[in-house]
Amino acid sequence: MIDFIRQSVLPHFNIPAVGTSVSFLGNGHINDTFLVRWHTGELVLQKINTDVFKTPDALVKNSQKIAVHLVQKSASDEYQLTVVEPLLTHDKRLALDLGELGFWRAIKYLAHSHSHSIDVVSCEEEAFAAAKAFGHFSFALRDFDATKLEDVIPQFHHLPNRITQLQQAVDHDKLQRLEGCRPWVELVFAQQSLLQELAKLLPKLPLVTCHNDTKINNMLYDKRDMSCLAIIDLDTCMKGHLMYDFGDMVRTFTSPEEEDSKALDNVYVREPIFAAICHGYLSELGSVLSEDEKQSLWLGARVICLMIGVRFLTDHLNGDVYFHIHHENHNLERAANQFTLYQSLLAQEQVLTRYFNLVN
Ligand code: ADP
Ligand code: GN1
Ligand code: MG
Repeated sequence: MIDFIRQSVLPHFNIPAVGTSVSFLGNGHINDTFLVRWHTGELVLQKINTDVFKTPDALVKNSQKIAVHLVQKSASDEYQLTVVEPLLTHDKRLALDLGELGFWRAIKYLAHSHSHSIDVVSCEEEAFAAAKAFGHFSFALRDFDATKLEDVIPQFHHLPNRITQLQQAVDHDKLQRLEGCRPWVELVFAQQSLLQELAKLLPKLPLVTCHNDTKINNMLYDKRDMSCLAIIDLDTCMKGHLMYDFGDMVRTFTSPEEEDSKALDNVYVREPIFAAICHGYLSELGSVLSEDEKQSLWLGARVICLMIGVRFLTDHLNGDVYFHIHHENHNLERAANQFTLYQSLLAQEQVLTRYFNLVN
């Protein structure tokens, strides 16, 4: 792969093949991401997963529109984070489409010696800063027309569809894995009241521009003081509901364990971190969210935790065709982890929902 990149991809971005280092970057589950360094520069190169993103041209156009809007906001001092800007090919395209050999795009490498992404939040300050930054991002996009973005993954956060897909995977059970995960499947099919609550609230919520993947490793921090430098991974920016962005922060910030940890006894929602998310997010967005949007945040947290568990479990039953895995049963382990976190959320409902009132 690395030799192929050197010979066949880098020249299209005007990067020399000789004397250039190419290494894997980050911990994403979908795309292949590389850091490319040569004597006069560096960039991030990504091979977009076209099984997941069926219209990669739309994806790079979406990201560019978001970047252009945020750069304008920066110019008028209304956006304080660094913007992930696309880098063009030598013939001024947003990406290099090599057909079977991949769809390649380059973005500015935002990291410096002092910046990095993390997989587990270690303190309230980190959670507050990241939630505030994601809130700032959404605030800056509040006047961006979300209908200008194409739905690169239609119905991405559609819980009923995700549960239907799980049902289909259960029915086929093509690798005879069902026996090993039946209790989790039963847990999912028992969540009817959540689906009803969702169906009731959804029609009241505005469609706005969402990041749709606000997991903690899509934030770049400054190592020196753990302030936030940039929000990355704009691939799933689409119109949607902000409760899911809030929910994905709760999902990925609150547990002391990584998303695929098997130490389920230590997978739970840390109340102080949850509180910091509420404070940080609403410090930016509190004044613009409608009452229904505020009401929806708690629902978004539960839906996202359950739904990502459903997606991991479905992929396990389907034979690991969607998320990158690193060992057998990896998706099952991720699913068990996410369902455990979901159960912790439900168990702490009374305590956690108080924070919405405290910060309003
Ligand atoms: P995926 O869609 O697979 O999650 P990401 O765009 O999130 O891919 O990239 C994966 C990881 O690579 C990130 O978590 C981050 O650590 C690193 N990364 C990606 N883009 C940049 C960038 N522009 N600057 C610095 N690091 C980056
Ligand atoms: C994937 O690309 P990455 O790793 O940031 C997934 C998200 C899931 C997440 C679970 C396009 O995100 O929806 O929440 O894994 N992205 C896509 O960790 O499906
Ligand atoms: Mg990512």
